[in-house]
Amino acid sequence: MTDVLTGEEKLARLDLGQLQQLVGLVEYDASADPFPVTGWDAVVWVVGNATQTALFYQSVFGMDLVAYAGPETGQRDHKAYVLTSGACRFVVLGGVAPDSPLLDHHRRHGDGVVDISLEVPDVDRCIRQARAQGATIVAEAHDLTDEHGTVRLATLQAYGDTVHTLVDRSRYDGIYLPGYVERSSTYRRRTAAPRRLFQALDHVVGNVELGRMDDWVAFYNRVMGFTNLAEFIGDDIATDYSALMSKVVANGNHRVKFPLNEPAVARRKSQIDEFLEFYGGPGAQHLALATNDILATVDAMRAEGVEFLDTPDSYYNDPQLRARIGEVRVPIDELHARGILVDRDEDGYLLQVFTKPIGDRPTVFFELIERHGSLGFGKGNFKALFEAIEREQERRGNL
Ligand code: TYF
Ligand code: FE
Repeated sequence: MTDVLTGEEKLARLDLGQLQQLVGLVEYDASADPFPVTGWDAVVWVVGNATQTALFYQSVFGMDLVAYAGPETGQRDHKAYVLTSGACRFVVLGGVAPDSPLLDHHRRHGDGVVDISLEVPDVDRCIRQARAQGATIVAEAHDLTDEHGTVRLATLQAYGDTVHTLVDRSRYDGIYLPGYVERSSTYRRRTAAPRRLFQALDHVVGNVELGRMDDWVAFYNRVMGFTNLAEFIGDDIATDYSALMSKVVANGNHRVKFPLNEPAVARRKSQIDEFLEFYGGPGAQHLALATNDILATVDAMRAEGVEFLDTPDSYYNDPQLRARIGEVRVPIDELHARGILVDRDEDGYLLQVFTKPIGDRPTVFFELIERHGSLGFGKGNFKALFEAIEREQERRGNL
């Protein structure tokens, strides 16, 4: 595995060993892949106020502001702020011109993810494969050039109004894309909080309509050559408590993992139905951020006002759970104090915790994940987690 680091990962000076530990990678032969993907390029958001959201991600999530485009740089339609934390890159867009299409997008969806863009070594090869498989191509392969070189891009339609822009930045050494200027953080931290709260993006979950999960799994299989991972939530779990079905697809090296959820017909209104109603259709439900110190990350984010789902005391006192998880790197009391969940499988264990929805609508939220060998998604926690989500749904009057 030589060329599996994306440009952003190299910039973040993460080595392959660190990345392997953070997100779990596998060996694979890219030469036979009709749609090779190196990793994540960026998560692009549309929000109601990009200027303030950029400040939120700096102050509360400890991200670095690195680039900007807007009216001052000749971009009259919108403002765009580029933020990074380790290898994870967010681009936050907000409409400026009253007739900006981004304002219509925001009217429909509220704050959310518009583009999960992926770094690929060969945009044209991917587009040939996508076309042959009947995918909707939103933007054909094209170059953007400035004094730092050339970026080649193309865009595919995914679930709802979400797209995947494919980016080859191997011939580019600018900060992000042509049209952006370098910009450094405006936020000055007053406390000695840890500087980098997360190092990489682990997975991005999509919520799709009832009966459409398998279609989207097939889309990622056929068009993008992604394979199915073992972990899924089937009928059995769904009807008992989760009210959702879920399957996971991943690219060849498992750097990019997409769980896909659909609502299940259960006793009560599914959390996925709540999302679909308030987002106005399918969209990205949660982003899992990989950290090598989830305790410090939770403490720092809580101190800045982030609200996490709470986990009942009974979870930590459950003898079955205690027996199954065995030894982890900290005493269980430390996890208990922070509501952090733990799950173990044959490969190792993981620690995870979930925020409440971060915007006004009960839609997108974050997960923090610290992996210790486990390549899963916390299957053993689904019951406790979904009960916590349903408690919040009930408080919102949407259950
Ligand atoms: O990504 C996952 O599969 C886990 C579990 O609404 C999960 O984080 C699945 C669905 C959901 C919240 C968490
Ligand atoms: Fe997750």
